[in-house]
Amino acid sequence: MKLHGLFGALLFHTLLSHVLAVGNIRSIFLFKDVMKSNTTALKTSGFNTLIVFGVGVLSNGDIMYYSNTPGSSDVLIASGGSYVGGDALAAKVQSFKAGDTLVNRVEICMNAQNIRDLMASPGPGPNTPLYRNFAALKTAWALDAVNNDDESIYDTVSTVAFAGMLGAVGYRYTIAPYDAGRMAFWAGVVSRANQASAGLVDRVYLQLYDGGARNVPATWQTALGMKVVPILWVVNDSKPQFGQSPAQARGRLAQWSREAQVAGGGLWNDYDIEKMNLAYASYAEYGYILNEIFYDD
Ligand SMILES: *[C@@H]1O[C@H](CO)[C@@H](O)[C@H](O)[C@H]1NC(C)=O
Ligand SMILES: CC(=O)N[C@H]1CO[C@H](CO)[C@@H](O)[C@@H]1O
Repeated sequence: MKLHGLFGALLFHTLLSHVLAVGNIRSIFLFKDVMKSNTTALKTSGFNTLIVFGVGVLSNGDIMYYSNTPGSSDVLIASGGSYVGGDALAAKVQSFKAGDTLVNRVEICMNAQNIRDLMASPGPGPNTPLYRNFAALKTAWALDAVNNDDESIYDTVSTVAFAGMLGAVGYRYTIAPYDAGRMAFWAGVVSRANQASAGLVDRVYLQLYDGGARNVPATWQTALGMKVVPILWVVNDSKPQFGQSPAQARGRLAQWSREAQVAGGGLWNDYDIEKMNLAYASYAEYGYILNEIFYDD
């Protein structure tokens, strides 16, 4: 009887803390050239995860950092198994987690161009150019994870092989789905990658704007078997209808935290925050509302 009572109390406690547990991921996608964005603001506004957009793989396995900022150019960052992106860029990305900072995780966000061909030949082995390039980049930029923002190819076999390769290099693997019509694809990737290597896919950044505006975090969580981080678009002049002020973002994120116990909240993207330059929609304001909801224990 006593044992039952103790067990019951423990079970109740476990259930209770599970229910009350709140996610604490606070992320922002870095659309702006990292050499031009406000590094201090990114490090000190309350984000703990920075996701550098947009990296791509060439047909020979080289890795590019694509520019999305007027006046910036694309940079070849890894080739022939070496980091070739330059010391200043490496120092900049490394600085995100160094010194006066609240950031503890840096990811790179990429599409799936050329991945299917490269996984078919030469494959994901440790002596391939692609493997060695990702290993060199991980060291040079002190990276924690690679984010898969495939919005066009959706090939399960090569995606799982590539995830496994990145896991062998030492990366975590994350996804950034937007299209609910591809939920089964993403569920397959998550379950197969994590079956092969437990914990490899450890985060889902779910787009809740533009093509993903109608997504329901709880539905994705059920399909994927893991918690998601809803991503909202900041106030912007590119597709203003999807822009969310900090006050609007707070309302929606708080509801998803309460009703679906999501893993955290995040923003798309830094370029628009700096371009709009609005006091009510600054880094500090967005960081503040993320910390209000997704606070550290
Ligand atoms: C960068 O952000 C900080 C606040 O974190 C601010 O004090 C500073 O003025 C900003 N720098 C520029 C160039 O806008
Ligand atoms: C310049 C501009 O059009 N900004 C818009 C960005 O998005 C917000 C939110 O929808 C609008 O209020 C702004 O007018």
